[in-house]
Amino acid sequence: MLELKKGKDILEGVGGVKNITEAQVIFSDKIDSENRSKLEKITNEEALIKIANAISMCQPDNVFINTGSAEDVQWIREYSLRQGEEKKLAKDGHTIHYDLPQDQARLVKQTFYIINEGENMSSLAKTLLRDEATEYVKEFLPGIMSGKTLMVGFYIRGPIGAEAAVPAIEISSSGYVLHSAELLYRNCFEDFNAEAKRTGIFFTNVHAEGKNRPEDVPNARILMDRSWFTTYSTFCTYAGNTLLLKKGNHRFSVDYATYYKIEEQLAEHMFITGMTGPGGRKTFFAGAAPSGCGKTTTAMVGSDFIGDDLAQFWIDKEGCLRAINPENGIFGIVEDVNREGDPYLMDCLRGDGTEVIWSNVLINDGVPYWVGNGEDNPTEGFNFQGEWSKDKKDANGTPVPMSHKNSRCTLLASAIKNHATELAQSPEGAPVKVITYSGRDSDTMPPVWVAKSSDAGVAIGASIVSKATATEVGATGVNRQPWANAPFIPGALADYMKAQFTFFNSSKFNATTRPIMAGLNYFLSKENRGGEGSALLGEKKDVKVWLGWLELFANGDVDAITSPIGFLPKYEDLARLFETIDKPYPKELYDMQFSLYIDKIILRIDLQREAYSKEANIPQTLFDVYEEQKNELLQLKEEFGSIVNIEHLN
Ligand code: SPV
Ligand code: MN
Repeated sequence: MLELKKGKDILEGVGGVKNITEAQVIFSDKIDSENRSKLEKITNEEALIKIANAISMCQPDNVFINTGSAEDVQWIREYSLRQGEEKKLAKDGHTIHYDLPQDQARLVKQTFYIINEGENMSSLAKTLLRDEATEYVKEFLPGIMSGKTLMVGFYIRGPIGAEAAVPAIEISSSGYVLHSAELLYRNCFEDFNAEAKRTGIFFTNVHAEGKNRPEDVPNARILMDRSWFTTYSTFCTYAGNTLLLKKGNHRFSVDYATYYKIEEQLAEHMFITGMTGPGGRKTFFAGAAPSGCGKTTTAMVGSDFIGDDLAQFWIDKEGCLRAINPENGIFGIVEDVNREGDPYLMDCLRGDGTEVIWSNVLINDGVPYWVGNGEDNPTEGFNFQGEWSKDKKDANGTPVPMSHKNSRCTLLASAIKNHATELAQSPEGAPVKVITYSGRDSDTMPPVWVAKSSDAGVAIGASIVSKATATEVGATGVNRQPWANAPFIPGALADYMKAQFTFFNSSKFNATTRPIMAGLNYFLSKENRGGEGSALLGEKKDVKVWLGWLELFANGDVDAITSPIGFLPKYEDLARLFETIDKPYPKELYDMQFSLYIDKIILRIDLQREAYSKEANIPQTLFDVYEEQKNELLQLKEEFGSIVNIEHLN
């Protein structure tokens, strides 16, 4: 359940500005005439009142209105350098930003949804009642920007005019955050009023890093007021915690789609990319993967790259699934980015002419280095823990790596050579035919399989699992990762799941436009499939084959083998595709990858069934899919034993 504008708006409660007249008083008091005249272009009163409240609450020394003009963006870059938030690197347009050592990934334990009494939330969501959140804001936000400049930027999460795009305001005292916003989002200063009117909503984000000291990080909070579409972020700088245009507003979009746009829209943690098939045909994919599981790499494998993290969907009048990237840039993990796996990204990172903000990597002589770059690396320099040399150990005696596992690069998506810039900026969105779901699964599911129905497809999304990754502070072990979106689903998982079943079964699709839905798994290891050693069975570049096969299958160019879990590729079709990447593909490898390990799959089904039966109101359809698959698997086991060679299914 979600009720917009329910309860008191905390920003207004603490800022004290209740109407436009009071807002204008704050503006003439606190904003110089140059910036005031820029702000005159914004006529949306609700937005102006929000901005006035942020100023009144945070009490900055100055206010800067960012119109997105070349001069304004340059001002932001220079402010960030002046404040010491970024430093110039040897290469033109490259800078380095360090987050405090305690704040180099999402602070999940300090991230809360602000809710009203009695609201039913995801079992995975941490919540704070409105009154408690108000207490926090009252205690820590007033005066937090004293000595600083409050900057305001106006963005849109998607191309202007796109059905699922929503405008948003980013308010921050951090030059790094605003600089990142300029690379990662589309500035919409000129169109803000019209877009807010068209969509009927906008998101507001308030961030203040405070004094940026380690001792303040325990007080850091990432608070998201679902009812007022307003976020608060304090005492931290990591973009995943502060640039709440990204995951903060994504959470609002998930809420909005789930409760206000049933059967109309979805908001997903997915890449969007196009593959070129026979005769130059383009087929667009959108795919979910938990943070740190190769989503960016997969996206860039396509011939027509659009986005690597988030996707907003709707169904158009012709019944075609459409997707836009709410973002305009990449906030990508750099660990293991190298020439072999990520040639286009490497061109941007090592070549000239691309603006890049680096974070938490090693710098030596003005040049960034990171773990897994496939290059010769220096033995010393400065990194996310300060001065570094090869033998450095932390307080526990553990060697300190050259770069943080979650160190990132921020750049425009259009800088990537295969970026489909025109389509990415089109309000029509990309026509998506294939949906994929993947995790980090070392022993159970094959590299690719296609759901036999939309219901089974939704079940694939519901059943993603993954080893913990470095994108969240303190995460370890193996986790269930529903749709790879669970960390960003505010409301009850059952409600989100219902919205998925409704959307993908929508009668607006027809037989030719209904997307196919597939599972992907790049992480099978040899030892788990009858081989030896913990090495992976596949390589990064195989992704091209799995996506290539899905491209052919989605267009009816290849047949598949029917199995209880879905459709599986035939050996000959894969072998042909491996030839195109100049790689031998022995039949033995295919057998290792695609044999069905029945007991493991059943364990997985049971794990999910059990977990979901603890949630209230989970749609029966999910349990029906599991039940049917399990029964068919047991029948197969009876006939062929617990490891079933794919030949038996032919
Ligand atoms: C992720 O962790 O999924 C990211 C980066 O894409 S963050 O902005 O931290 O969410
Ligand atoms: Mn992400």
